[in-house]
Amino acid sequence: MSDSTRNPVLNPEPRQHITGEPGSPDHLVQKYTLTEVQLANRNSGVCLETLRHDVTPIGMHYLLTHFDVPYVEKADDWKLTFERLDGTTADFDLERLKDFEQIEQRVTLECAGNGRVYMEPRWASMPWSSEAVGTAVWGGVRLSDVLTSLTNSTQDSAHLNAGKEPLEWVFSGADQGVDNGHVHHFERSLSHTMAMNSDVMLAWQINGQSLPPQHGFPLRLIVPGWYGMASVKWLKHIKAIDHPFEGYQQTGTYQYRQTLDDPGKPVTAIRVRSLMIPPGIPDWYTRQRVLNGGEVTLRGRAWSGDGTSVSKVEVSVDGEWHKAKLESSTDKYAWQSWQFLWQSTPGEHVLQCRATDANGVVQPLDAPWDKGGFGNNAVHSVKVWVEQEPEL
Ligand SMILES: Nc1nc2c(c(=O)[nH]1)N[C@H]1C(S)=C(S)[C@@H](COP(=O)(O)O)O[C@H]1N2
Ligand SMILES: [Mo]
Repeated sequence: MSDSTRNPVLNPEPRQHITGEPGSPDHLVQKYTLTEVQLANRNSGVCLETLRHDVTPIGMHYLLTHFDVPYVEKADDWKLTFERLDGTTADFDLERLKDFEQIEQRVTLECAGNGRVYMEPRWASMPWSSEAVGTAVWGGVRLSDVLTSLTNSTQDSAHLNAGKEPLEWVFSGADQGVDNGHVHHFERSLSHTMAMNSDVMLAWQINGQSLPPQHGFPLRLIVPGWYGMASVKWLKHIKAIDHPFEGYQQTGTYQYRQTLDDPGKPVTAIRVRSLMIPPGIPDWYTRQRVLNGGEVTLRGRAWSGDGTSVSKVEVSVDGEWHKAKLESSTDKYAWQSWQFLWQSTPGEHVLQCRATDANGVVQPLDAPWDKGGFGNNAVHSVKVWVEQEPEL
């Protein structure tokens, strides 16, 4: 513990223009590029204090959009096309989709790049710290119901796939762009087995409302338990294929790679993780925290992937781990809340949280290395200064 009389948050050095000079408070070990700042302004993260909500309010949920948000005037005009193995198609508008049983699921979505800035060297991409996560109630229908109806339908000329089972389904968004020289629509595939998982949804609602443009209006895929890239927004086309999909967003990226020439392993299920709502009040610029001494309730959320629940959350105060109180999950794919009563003492402290899932997988203390900065589920650390005399 450091000397509590010299709290650097309440007694800061005067702020200067950023010089980046070695030794100055603004010196960056790894400088941010203008391209990263542009990406960070388009793709917002959740404010950690809103982790108090079981359901993240619309507008606070994190966002990741690779290209441009497509302009869609009316949901009525939207057409989702299914393409059979033989190339013939069946079109659905939203009205037709609404004939299937409608369901709602509370799902925690997280971007695979969450935590990228903590990996060194940093991969040039969206510079997420810890905030690329949110929980929403998604409303729509089961993809499997629609696929099954098409396979059995007489109206759509016998079998969707002429009696053959596809190997994969490719989901295409209306948005188009370029990455690494590849011009493409945002497209991802799922195996036929995964596509037939009854939890995978075609969703047109978030938290009881139509999707806003940035979340995929008017229709998107939701793949609960997987990192966000699988949940294709602005969903236009679903195509059966009999070979592995090799689109850029499938094989060019979203692969765990140790080195650039590593063939890679596909990024799929979310890794176990927890976050803490930073206690006390922040310094606006540095986000460093100050709080009054005494009893402090620390709170946060914990989640894992593939519908696996979290079985334990621990909180560390200056390196010593204690068991937190964990609420069981009411929804298979939604985060769980936890809390811990901390008897704080004056001075500087480092608080951390760590989750273990029902498979016994524990969050690592350090970022697991990945070339593209994917899947960093290392423990969350929050530095705080506790005041001797209550002054806040
Ligand atoms: N069509 C399309 N779908 C997309 C993306 C995209 O850029 N285009 N981004 C993906 C990624 S990487 C993530 S993390 C989630 C983010 O969903 P959200 O912006 O609704 O939170 O959408 C996924 N679906
Ligand atoms: Mo993502």
